[in-house]
Amino acid sequence: MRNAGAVLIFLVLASLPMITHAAGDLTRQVPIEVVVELGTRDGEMRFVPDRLEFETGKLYKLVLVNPSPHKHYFTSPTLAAKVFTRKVDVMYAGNRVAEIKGNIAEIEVFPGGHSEWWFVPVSTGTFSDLHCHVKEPGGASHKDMGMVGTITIR
Ligand SMILES: [Cu+2]
Repeated sequence: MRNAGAVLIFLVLASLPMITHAAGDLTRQVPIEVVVELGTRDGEMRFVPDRLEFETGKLYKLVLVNPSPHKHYFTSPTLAAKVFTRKVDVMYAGNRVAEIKGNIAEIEVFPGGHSEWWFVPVSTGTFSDLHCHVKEPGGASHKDMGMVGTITIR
């Protein structure tokens, strides 16, 4: 009977690695690229697209491109709280010129500029706090002019 107990313990221990399978380093996956334009070439105040969807546990490269003649912010406090940021790459003429690490709250992109925010969403929700808070000289903010969006994390 002592041997039967030892065999049982062995079988339980041998099956543990399958039960406790780990996903590994989530920040080292091949990234899913999502491109968002901040404003349009002819100066329209909007995000294109203005609805974004992400999934928890996947690595994203959020490419923020500003084709417009204005500077713009990509600001969503809820998104910033719901992701783990691996880095932000600042791009110039197709090359990385800076890599920023740490928590990111918002990103400003200048006319003709381009930055890449690499992150892994860690919690779910739908929220409509994506906006650009730049103010035009007259006092109207880009948000008031339509620069808003909705983000869903599943
Ligand atoms: Cu703007």
